[in-house]
Amino acid sequence: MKKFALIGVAGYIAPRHLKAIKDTNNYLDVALDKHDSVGILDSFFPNCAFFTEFERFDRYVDKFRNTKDKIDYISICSPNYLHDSHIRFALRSNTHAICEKPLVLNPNNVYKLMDIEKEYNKDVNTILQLRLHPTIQDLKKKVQAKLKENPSKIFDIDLTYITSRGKWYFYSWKNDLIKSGGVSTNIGIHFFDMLIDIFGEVQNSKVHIKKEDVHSGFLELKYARVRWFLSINESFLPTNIKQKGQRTYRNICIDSKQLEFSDGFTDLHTKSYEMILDNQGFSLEDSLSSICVASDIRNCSLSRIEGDYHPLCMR
Ligand code: NAD
Ligand code: HP7
Repeated sequence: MKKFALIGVAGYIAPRHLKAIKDTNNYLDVALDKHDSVGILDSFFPNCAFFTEFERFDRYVDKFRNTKDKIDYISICSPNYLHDSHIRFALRSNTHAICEKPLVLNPNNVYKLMDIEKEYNKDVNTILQLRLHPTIQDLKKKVQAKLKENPSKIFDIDLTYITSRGKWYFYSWKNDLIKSGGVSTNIGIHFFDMLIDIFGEVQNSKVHIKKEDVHSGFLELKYARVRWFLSINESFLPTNIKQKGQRTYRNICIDSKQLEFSDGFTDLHTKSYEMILDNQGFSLEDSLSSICVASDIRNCSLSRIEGDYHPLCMR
C-alpha cells in the first residue's frame, strides 16, 4: 500500500484523484488546500490529516521524509501556474509527483524540472487521460495500421472541442492567462497532446482566433493537417447535442469520418494512477511537445482567416 499526500484537495478535480487513490488500494495520509471546504475527505479518507497552511503541511511531510513511513507520492491538483513549485516540493520531500495537466505552462519549466528530477532521483508523472480514452486508443491503432500500409499518408482532420462553461469561468483563475495559460493551454492541451501522440510532431502552427471563449487554428503535424476549434461557449454546441441536454461535444472528423468521444471520461484518472503505479506513467518528456505548442499558440500573433481554417471560425 502506497502513502499519498494531495495538494489542492478542495477543488473540482480532487475527487477524481481521491477515487483513484482509493480504487488502486492506496491511502491518503495528508492533504493541503488554502480553503477548508474539504468535507469530501470523509467520503474517501476520514483519517487524513489536513492543513490550510503550507508550512505546517511541509513540517508534517518532512517529519516522515527519511523514515519507513515516508510519503510515496504527492498528487498535485493546484492551479496550473503553481505546478512547477509544487512538483519541486514533492521531489525535495523525497516523493514522486503526480501532477495534473498542463504539467507546466512553458517549455523552459519542463527543462528545469528534468534537471531536478535527475538530482532527486524521483519521478514526475502527469495526467494525460485522453491518451487512455478507449475511442482514442482505438483510433491510434487504426492510424498506425494505415501508416504501415502507406507511410506517406497525410490525414485531413477537423477537431471540434466544446466544453461549455458558465460565467464563473471568466472570474476564476482559469481565465487568467498568467495562472492558467488561457483556454488553449488549460483545455486544448488535451487534444494537442493526443493529436501529436497519434499523428506526429508539429511542423507548422497558425492561430486564427484567440478570444476569451474561443481559440481556433491550424496545425500541420507529420501525418495530419488539423483544423481545430476550441470553445467554452455553449452557443457553438451542435443543435442535436443541445437537444440531448449535453454540454460537452468532443469530435474528431478524419478524412470526413466523424468520431465523437464526449463520453468515457469517468474512470480515466483511476486508469492513469494504475499506469503510474506500474511505472508506466506519462513523463516530463511525454508532456513537452503539447506544452511547446500551447505556449507557442499563447505567444504568437494571429494569422488571417484564409486557406485552412475550421468551418466554425466563420460563424
Ligand atoms: P479548482 O480551482 O477547482 O481547484 C484548485 C484548488 O487548489 C482549490 O481548492 C484551491 O483552493 C487550491 N489551491 C490554490 N492555491 C493553492 C496553494 N498555493 N496551495 C494549496 N492549494 C491551493 O481547479 P481544478 O479544476 O480542480 O483544477 C486543478 C488542476 O487540475 C489544474 O491544474 C487543472 O488544469 C487540472 N484539471 C484537470 C482536469 C482533467 O481533465 N485532467 C480537469 C479539471 C482540472
Ligand atoms: N465543471 C465544473 O463544474 N467545474 C470545473 O471547474 C470544470 C468543469 P467537462 P472535464 O474547465 O478547467 C475539462 O467539460 O473533462 C463541470 C478539461 N478536461 O467534461 O472534467 C462542467 O461544467 C480539463 O483539462 O470537464 O475538464 C461540466 O458540467 C480542464 O482543466 C462537467 O463538470 C477543465 O475542463 C464536466 O465538464 C476546466 C478535458 O477536456 C478532458
